[in-house]
Amino acid sequence: MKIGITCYPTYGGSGVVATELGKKLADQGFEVHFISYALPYRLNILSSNIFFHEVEVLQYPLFEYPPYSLSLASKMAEVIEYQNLDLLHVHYAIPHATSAFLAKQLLKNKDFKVITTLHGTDITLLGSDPSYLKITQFSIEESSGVTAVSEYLKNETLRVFGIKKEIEVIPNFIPFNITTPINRAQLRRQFVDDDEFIITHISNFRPVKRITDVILTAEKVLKKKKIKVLMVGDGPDRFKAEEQCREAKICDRVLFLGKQENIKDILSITDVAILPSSSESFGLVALESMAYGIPVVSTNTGGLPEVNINGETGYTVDVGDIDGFADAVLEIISNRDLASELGQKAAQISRDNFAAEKIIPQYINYYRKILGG
Ligand code: GMT
Repeated sequence: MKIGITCYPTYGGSGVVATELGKKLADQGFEVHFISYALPYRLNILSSNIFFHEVEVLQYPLFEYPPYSLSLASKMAEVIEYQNLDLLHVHYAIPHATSAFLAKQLLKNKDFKVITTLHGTDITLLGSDPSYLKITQFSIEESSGVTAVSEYLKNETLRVFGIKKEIEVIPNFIPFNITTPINRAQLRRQFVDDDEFIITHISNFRPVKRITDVILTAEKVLKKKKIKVLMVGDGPDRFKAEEQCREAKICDRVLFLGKQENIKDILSITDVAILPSSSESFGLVALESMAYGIPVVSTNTGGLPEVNINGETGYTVDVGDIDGFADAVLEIISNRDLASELGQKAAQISRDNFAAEKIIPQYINYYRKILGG
C-alpha cells in the first residue's frame, strides 16, 4: 500500500500524530509520502520507505495571502499520480481535506481514496465558524473515510455539521518510547529542592489553553506548598501570563522555558501535569504525561475525560474552577501514596488504551476497509 500523508509540520499534536503514524507505517513496510510546506519536525529519520514532498507556495505581488490550498492540491495530485498512491490521509480538515478534494477532481481517472482525520479545532473553532462551515462540511462529506480522535469529536462533528457521515473513532496514541534520562535526579535538582514539587504545563499558549488559569492555580497552591511551575511552549498568551506572575511576585516560582524539543526529560521530572483548556478534543499532552506515570489535573471538557479518568489517573474539574484546580494539585502533592497510585494507574491506562501497538493496526484496518469498499 502506498500512502500519502498531509499534516501541519510545525509543533502541534496533529502533526506529531501524523508523523509518528507515518513512521510506524513505514516500519511495517508501507511506502509513505509526506506532503507539506516543510519537513514535519519529528520526521528526523532516514528510511527507504519514507519520502517528503515540499509544497512550494509561489509569491506574487497580487497575493496578499498566497493560496497555499491550491499549491497543496497541485502537489497532492502530482504525488498521487507519479508515485501511484492508493490513499491520501490528511490530518486536520482545514484546508487539507479541501485540497485533497481538489486533487481528486484533478485526477478524475485515477482510483485513490482520501481519508480525513479530524483533530479538534478544525471542527470546534474553525470548522464551526460561518466562514469555514460549508466548505469544511463539504470536504468531510467528500472524503472516502473520516476518523476522529475521540468520541466527543465525532459527536461534535455530527452535531455541528448535521451530517450523517460515518465517522470512525481512532484515538491518539503514545507518540514516543518511554525513556528516563540517566541524570534524572540531577536534572530535577536543577529546578527544585528535595521538598519541592514540579507542576508542568505544556501547550501552544493560545487562549483556548487558558494558561492564566495555571498561574492563578500556582498562586493558590504556593500559599500551602513549595512548587515550581514549568511553563513549556510559547504563543499569544505568554506575555499576559508573565505579567500575571510579575504582579503576583511569583516569577521565581513559574519558569517560562519556551518551546522545547525534548519534552521527555521534562516529563520525567514532573510531579503533576496541568491542562486547564476551555476546549480539547483529546489532549495529547495529557496522554504523554500519563505515559510517564504523571497524575493529570485537567478540565472535564471535550474529549479530556476519555483520556484522563477523574479519580483514577488524576482529576478533572470544571473550566475556570481555580479552587478546584488548586485543591486537586494540593491533594496529589500532599499525599505520596495517592500520587503514586494515580501515577501508576495513569501509566497503565495509557498503555492499555493508547499504546501505538494498539492504535496503528486500527488505522491499517481502516485503510483496508476504505480501499476495499
Ligand atoms: O489545538 C489545535 O488547534 C491544534 C491541534 C493540533 O494540531 O495539535 O490540536 C488538536 O489535536 C490534537 C491531536 O489530535 C489533540 O490532542 C488536541 O486536543 C486538539 N486541540 C484542541 O482540541 C484544542
